[in-house]
Amino acid sequence: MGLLLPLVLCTLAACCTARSFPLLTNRPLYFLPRACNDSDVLATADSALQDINKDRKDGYVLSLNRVRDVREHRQGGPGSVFYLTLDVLETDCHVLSRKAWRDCKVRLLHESVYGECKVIFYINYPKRVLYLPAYNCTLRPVARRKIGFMCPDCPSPTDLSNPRVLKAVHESLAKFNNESTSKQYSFVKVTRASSQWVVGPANFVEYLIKESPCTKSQASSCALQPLDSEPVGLCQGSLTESALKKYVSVTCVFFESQAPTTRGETSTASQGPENFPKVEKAQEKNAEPTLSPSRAVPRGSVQYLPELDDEEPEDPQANGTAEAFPVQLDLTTNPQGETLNVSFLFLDPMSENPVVLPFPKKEHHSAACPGPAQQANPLVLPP
Ligand SMILES: *[C@@H]1O[C@H](CO)[C@@H](O)[C@H](O)[C@H]1NC(C)=O
Ligand SMILES: *[C@@H]1O[C@H](CO)[C@@H](O)[C@H](O)[C@H]1NC(C)=O
Ligand SMILES: *[C@@H]1O[C@H](CO)[C@@H](O)[C@H](O)[C@H]1NC(C)=O
Ligand SMILES: *[C@@H]1O[C@H](CO)[C@@H](O)[C@H](O)[C@H]1NC(C)=O
Ligand SMILES: CC(=O)N[C@H]1CO[C@H](CO)[C@@H](O)[C@@H]1O
Repeated sequence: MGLLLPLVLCTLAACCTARSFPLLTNRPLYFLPRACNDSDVLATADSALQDINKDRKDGYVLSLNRVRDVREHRQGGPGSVFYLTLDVLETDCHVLSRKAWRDCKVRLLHESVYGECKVIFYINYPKRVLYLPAYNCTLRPVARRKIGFMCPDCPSPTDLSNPRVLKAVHESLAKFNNESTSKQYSFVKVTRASSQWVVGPANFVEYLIKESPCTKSQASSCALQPLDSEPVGLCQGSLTESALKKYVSVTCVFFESQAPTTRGETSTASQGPENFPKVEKAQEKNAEPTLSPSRAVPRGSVQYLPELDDEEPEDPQANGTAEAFPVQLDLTTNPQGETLNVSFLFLDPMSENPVVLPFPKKEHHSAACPGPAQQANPLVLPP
């Protein structure tokens, strides 16, 4: 670094108005391979995944199964840009619950949804900045056929537009509203559905609800238009029909922000986990209050693909290039990198604007990767 610094300053002086400036050596030198089970790598992955979940409006909270790959790009100053590839699993918490992934349960094997996320994450400990500029994830449900061998009677996913699904929603929500003392709820959308043969067809549904302007006494005669309000909870309902009888069950959980009596969530977006390196006392005093990276909107999305067709290819070499979980993530295609203006994250003018590089290629992953998996079943690990 001692040698590099004067050169960097020269380059800056030469083109200080340019938005990006070329780096001085080839890219591979800048990537520091890290062990996927290092405690600070795990802490980084944890923070990044929390921010991803916070950014999402749809779907279920993702939990970390394992760190598949990690590369660190030390910046000139105290900051680092991490390039993480994470193997993730869907949990049973809806993202609108704003629950931390560690407080959510991973789904049972037969209803697993799993996949891969690529994440670019910037960390500057002295300035207490954790920032997620970009992420992208691709998820798939577990392969039905393989589950079928182990558990032929397990419920299988149902098309959300199946009329039986809506019937299960309406019957279970009617039961919930009937049992509610005053407030009534209306249906927002189905988030999951499965079916199974029990004594007859059984349909299991999960759906979002919002408050209805109607009161219980108005019940079915109420013609008020539903409020244009946010979903307040997630319900799990079921409808089982036999020749003689139908069975309806329902349980709903309300999201924390809607239920002020339960323990409130901390509003700081990026409290580091316990195992973060401690910020030195002196710096802590001078440091500005922790800045919430969620103020800056990250760029990212979660893509859902159908289950993997588990037909073995005749010739395993033939389709070697086709990725089972394609995830694209590049803030730049310039091999020399590009400067990311994150000055809004810093209250003082001496901000460090990190350089981002094209996302490192899969082939040269670190020797100490992937890390150990929480769920090591190959059915829920991307190949
Ligand atoms: C990481 O894994 C290696 C072996 O795979 C092990 O020797 C090492 O102790 C692990 N490190 C941590 C921090 O768990
Ligand atoms: C509503 O609840 C009452 C008693 O709790 C019950 O008798 C009635 O059948 C219920 N109605 C519906 C539509 O479930
Ligand atoms: C994320 O993936 C989408 C396609 O799914 C792609 O259009 C987009 O450019 C990707 N984002 C980044 C930052 O690479
Ligand atoms: C970075 O963005 C800030 C506004 O957020 C702007 O004032 C500043 O000029 C930008 N810096 C560069 C080098 O583009
Ligand atoms: C991406 C890719 O190479 N897909 C090929 C996989 O193999 C089938 C059949 O051999 C081809 O049709 C695809 O184009």
